[in-house]
Amino acid sequence: MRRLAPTLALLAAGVAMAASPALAGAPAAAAPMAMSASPPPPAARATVDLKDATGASIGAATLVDAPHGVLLRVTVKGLAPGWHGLHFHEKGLCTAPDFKSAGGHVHGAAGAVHGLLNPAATETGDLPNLYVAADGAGAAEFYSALVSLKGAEGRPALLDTDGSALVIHANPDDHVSQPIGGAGPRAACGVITAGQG
Ligand SMILES: [Cu+2]
Repeated sequence: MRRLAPTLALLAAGVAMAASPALAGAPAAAAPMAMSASPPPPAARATVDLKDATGASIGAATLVDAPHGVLLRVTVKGLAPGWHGLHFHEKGLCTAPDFKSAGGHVHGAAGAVHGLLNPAATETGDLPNLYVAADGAGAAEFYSALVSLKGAEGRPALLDTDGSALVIHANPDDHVSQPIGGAGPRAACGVITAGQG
């Protein structure tokens, strides 16, 4: 399919030029027509209902499988203002109040080493921090090229047999120190669930 697409685009451009000399200078306009003949399959998606230690819903997240990573959108309300560590944890189980049931961070190799700024890191569940404003609300999009929803390109799958969870920590992640960048207790947790929600 990848090898055919340029050929189809060229063919479409050739047809356009033959049919109307006025279009000869704009072959690029014909390319989308060729692509629309075989749209890519819909991207895998997942949703997250984020709950705090009392079990109350404090936000949500959506995940979309991108060609070379996962796009994550998070919205929260009622969290403490400031930066919060955010990670993909290795089990799809969020048992309040401490959420230890979610296990450690997703990692692709034995012996998890933490930190987006750590050259020795092996964790693929690491993410940038989430900022929560003075009113307790936060919203952000993140992109991780370290994981997938279903195992694309050999990246660890969030939707594996024991699932995964999105965890928001009480404190910021320094992205270097072990084992979790000093991010402290788990303030919120949500199971990553396949589908549109
Ligand atoms: Cu974590």
